[in-house]
Amino acid sequence: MKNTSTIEQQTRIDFPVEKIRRDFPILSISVHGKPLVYLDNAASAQKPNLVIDTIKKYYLTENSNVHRGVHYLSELATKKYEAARVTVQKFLNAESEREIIFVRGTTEAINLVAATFGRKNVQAGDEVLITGLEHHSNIVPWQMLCEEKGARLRVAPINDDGEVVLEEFARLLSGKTKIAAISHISNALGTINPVKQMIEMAHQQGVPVLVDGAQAVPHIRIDVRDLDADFYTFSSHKIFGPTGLGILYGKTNLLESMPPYQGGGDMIKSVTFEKTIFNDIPHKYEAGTPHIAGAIGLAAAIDYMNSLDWDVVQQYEQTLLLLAHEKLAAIQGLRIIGTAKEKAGVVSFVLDGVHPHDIGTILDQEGIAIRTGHHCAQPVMQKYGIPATARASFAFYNTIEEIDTLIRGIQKVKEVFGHV
Ligand code: C6P
Repeated sequence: MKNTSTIEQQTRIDFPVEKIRRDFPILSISVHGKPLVYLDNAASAQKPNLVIDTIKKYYLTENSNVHRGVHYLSELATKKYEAARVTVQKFLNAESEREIIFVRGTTEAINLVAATFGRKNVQAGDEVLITGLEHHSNIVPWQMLCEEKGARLRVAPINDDGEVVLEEFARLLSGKTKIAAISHISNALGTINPVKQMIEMAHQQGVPVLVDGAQAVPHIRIDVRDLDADFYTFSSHKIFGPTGLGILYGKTNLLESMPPYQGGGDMIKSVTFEKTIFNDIPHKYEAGTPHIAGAIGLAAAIDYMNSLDWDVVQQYEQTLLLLAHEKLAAIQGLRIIGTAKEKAGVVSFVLDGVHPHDIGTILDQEGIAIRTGHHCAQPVMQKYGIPATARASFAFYNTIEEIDTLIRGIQKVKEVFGHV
């Protein structure tokens, strides 16, 4: 492993972070009279001008409903909305744009699969397999399904570093398992799961896999065909796009065989009081007027991401993470929660004798935004016997100086609590 000063020097030379920061107007605001240090990217990332301007232009000159009108604006909005689908398809390297469903977010995508694939395929006595790292969004929909069907939710445990115990994951896969639902990257700990390997293990048992990619898509390039994921989900707002929009990727044969999620406009071919013929995928899963501006904004966010060199971005982000780890670990009384070998984006920590909420509140006064709490991953907290952590989460627009500001902020927390 490189030493910190070498890493710092390389990072300063190689990555045009100041130029990138100028693309994100919010990064230059002040909070409580201090320059904003935004380290809550895992909760929601900031938006570049390209996304803001694209959405503004849509509402100024392109707005109408889609798939419904023969007039100029409706055709324009439809063209842009469907072009956004193709942008997402290429971004994920999906085989067809028909495999891309616009939903409200990762949460809705998982609920959709649980309510359609799950209701159809999971019966009494069957099992659904998740891991001990999951966000509530990848626990509760499966728990609800299992309760409804008399099925059993199985959980592959994590070790003390916050890594899924793969032998246990393999052991829990069986003929009873109807689906495995696993996070790509943990939001609470930053662990990167070896999802390709886990998918392979599941497929050997004939088990389809849903991957919750909410925390992965902002940090690594995803190739759903290389992963051979059956379903892959993510949220636009975490990849520098608008809120209220997310993606469900599903393999064509699965999406075609599942029942619809919601009934209404756009998801039908024809309706009589006796019978409704459902539309083809992807429209079968998009009932009602969709979030058109959201889809177009997401495509702009993807265009922005595509304009960056991702090998360099990933290297830079890993450097930030490593530096944050090293500098935080050197603080007396601070314990990092989540020490997996493969991590991205997130450092969770606790400080002796100080509740994480107090850390967050004092840091806020310094203009530093982090998240504190259970991060909607209470079982992860239970595993470590703690109620909450403080979590700093990074994006490619964060800087080494911001990590130093965080470290000074934590020293201040210690002073306030008389620990220095
Ligand atoms: N995690 C965090 O601060 P939605 O809310 O649908 O966009 O995403 C839900 C979700 C699902 N899976 C993972 C791994 C996630 O991290 C999240 C959202 C945020 O960690 C808000 S709780």
